[in-house]
Formats: sequence, C-alpha cells, structure tokens
Amino acid sequence: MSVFEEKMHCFKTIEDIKSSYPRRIRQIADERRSGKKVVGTFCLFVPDEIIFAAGADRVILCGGKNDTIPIAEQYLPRNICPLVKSSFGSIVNDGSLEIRSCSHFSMVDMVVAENTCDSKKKMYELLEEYVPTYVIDLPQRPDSPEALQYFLQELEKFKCVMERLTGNKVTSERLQQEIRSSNEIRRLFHKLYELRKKDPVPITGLDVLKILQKQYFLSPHDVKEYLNTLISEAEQIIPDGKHKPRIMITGCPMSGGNTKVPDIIESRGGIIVAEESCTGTRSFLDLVDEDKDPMLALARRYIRIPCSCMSPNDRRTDIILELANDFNVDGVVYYTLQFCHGYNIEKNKVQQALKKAGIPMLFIETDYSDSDIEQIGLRVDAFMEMLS
Ligand code: BJ8
Repeated sequence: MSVFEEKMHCFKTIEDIKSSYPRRIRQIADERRSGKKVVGTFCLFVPDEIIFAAGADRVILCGGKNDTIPIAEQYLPRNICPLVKSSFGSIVNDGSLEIRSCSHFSMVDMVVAENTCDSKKKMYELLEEYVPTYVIDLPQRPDSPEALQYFLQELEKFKCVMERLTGNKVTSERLQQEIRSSNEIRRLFHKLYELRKKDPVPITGLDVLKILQKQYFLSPHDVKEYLNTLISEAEQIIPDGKHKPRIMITGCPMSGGNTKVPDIIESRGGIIVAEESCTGTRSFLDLVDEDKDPMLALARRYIRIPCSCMSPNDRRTDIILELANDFNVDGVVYYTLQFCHGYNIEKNKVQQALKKAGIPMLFIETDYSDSDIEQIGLRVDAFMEMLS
C-alpha cells in the first residue's frame, strides 16, 4: 500500500471532529445557563458576524438525516426537498415516533431565517409556532442597483433584532473583530483547498466534507483549531498513489448526516477535489472587506453568494468553470436534492457551459433515503470508466 493510500482515511483531526458533537452540546447548554443567547440558522445568507458581534452563539439547523422526515410529512407536503423536511422534522419532533433528533435543534432561543426558496419560506411560517423566528428579506435580483441598499437595510434591521435579543449593542468595533475572525476561517479553508490541487490529493472529499458540515455548528474558535491541525496533518502527507478521476461536486448543500453521494463517488474510484456548494466554496470563497464600513462590507459580500434562489445567477457558472480549471477537474457531478427546483433548473445552463469547456458532467438527483444507492453507484461506475 502506498504512503498516500495508507494515510488517506486516518486524520486525527477528522476523528476529533466526528466526536465533537457532545462537547459542543455541553458548551451550548453551559452558555444558555449563563444567560447567553443561541441563534439557529438555515442558510449562508445570514451573516454570522452580526450574531457573534451581539454576543450570541449560533448553530446551523439544516437537517441531513432521513429519519426525521416522516415526522415533517405530517405537516408538510411530501414533494418538497428533503433538507427542508429533515430540518423541520428535527425541530417539531416530540418523540412520538420514537426517533431522537439531535439535541441542538431544541436549544435555540431564536431562529434567524431568510427568504430564499419557496419551501423554506413557507416552512418558516410554520416554524414560528415552535420557536421565535425572524426572517431576513433577501432581494432576489442581486445585480439590480437597488438590491444592495435594500439588503443593507435588512441587515440593519437584523442587527437591531440581535441587540434586542441579547441586550448588547453591536458596535462597529465588535463587527470588525468578528469580520476579521470569520475571514480567518475563510483563509484557512482557502489554504486547505490549495492542498487539494495536488495530484494525487492528500485528503479525501469525504474528510473535507466533515469539517465543511461542522463549520456552522461548532464555535469559530474550534473551527479554526480543527482547520489548523487538519492543514498541518495534510501538509505532511506525501501523495504517492495513482491518479484517480478528479471530481468536483456542484449544487445543493450536504447538511450534517448526508454524505450519500460523496460516499458513492469515493468508494467507486473517484476523488472529490472541490465542492461548489454551500457546504463548499460558497461558504468561504469571498472574504469580507476589512477596511470598509462593516455593515456595508457585509452586505456587499453576502449578497454575492451564488445561490440558485438568486436571479440571474450567472456568477455561479463562471465560478464552476474557474474551479474546474484551478482544481484540474476531470468531471463534474451535478448534485441536486429532489424537488429543489432552483438547482434542478440551473443544471441546464451549467451543463451547457461545461460541455463548451469539454468537461463531462453527471447529473444526480436524489433524496436522503438509501433506496437509490445501487442505481446511483452504477451510474457513477460508468462515469468513472469514461473519465479513466
Ligand atoms: S444560500 S443553497 S443554504 S438557500 S436544497 S432548501 S434551495 S429546495 S439550501 Fe440553501 Fe441558503 Fe441557497 Fe445555500 Fe431550498 Fe433547494 Fe432545498 Fe435548499
């Protein structure tokens, strides 16, 4: 076995991240006992910097598990995306189906949501019955001249909501401090991704996904620590294996608990080298300008997130092509969750652009169940064979 293959799945940091859940839960429970407020979020458009600057903590509430979906389907239609159903099911779970959802779903003082896709928007209306829910209104044509100003006003309102929740003033100094802290995390992700440009790659996509999924769950302090140690570990590996088809995933986020498609890809001979998604580059690619007025700098950075809820969203296609080139990608797996209309429809534009660039693409639409694993596996096998 080569040095590369031997070391591929044994990062100590990844093992630590996998077992970080109980510690984080204890941390949140302690914070709440001492009067600190905890905010739950569902989306990258909600700036963490404002939450932290108000002295609150935050945890992401996006569900990636299948077992809470039946609970959600008592309230929501079956034909909406599994991420929305899984999240809602985790929050409203009263134990009646003998399924335990993760405890952090019941540990938030407020949900801060956002107007993105229809399923999420309507789910938030129901959520209000279970937990105080505040919705940031996003302008959905980000390139229009009025959009930035409108979004800035929305963030100002959100800042006031956080001040009321915590009783703390959000000062420019505190915001600047949090912007620097979040940028530090973004820079560390850039550094980690640089290592993934090597061929062979010193770390699997599945391992990187572990920290991507936890970045909005753990505290920023812990995320920085984990990133630093993971990078040092990965830097010491001398890649020595044979070339595997280098895959980029693009599309819907993969929330904690959902690793189905990366599992299939990497168990069938591919290696994931980049993810254009919210559990991927969308979370860290752009930094917030540290030299500008903090609220304006936040508005400018966040409004540019290339989510399919935005229209037009051509920036996403440009980024995909750029990443494919930078990471020397052999093929792209376009991943969408069932009933996610935004990413499903955007597939056409992305496919055309990739075709023009001569990059093969495999489209996978799936949910959180195991029922299609074999079928997806066969399609991935054929894709790998074509790329080899
Ligand atoms: S910024 S991708 S985190 S909205 S998968 S719930 S879009 S139907 S999660 Fe998202 Fe924010 Fe955009 Fe990112 Fe709707 Fe699609 Fe479901 Fe989705």
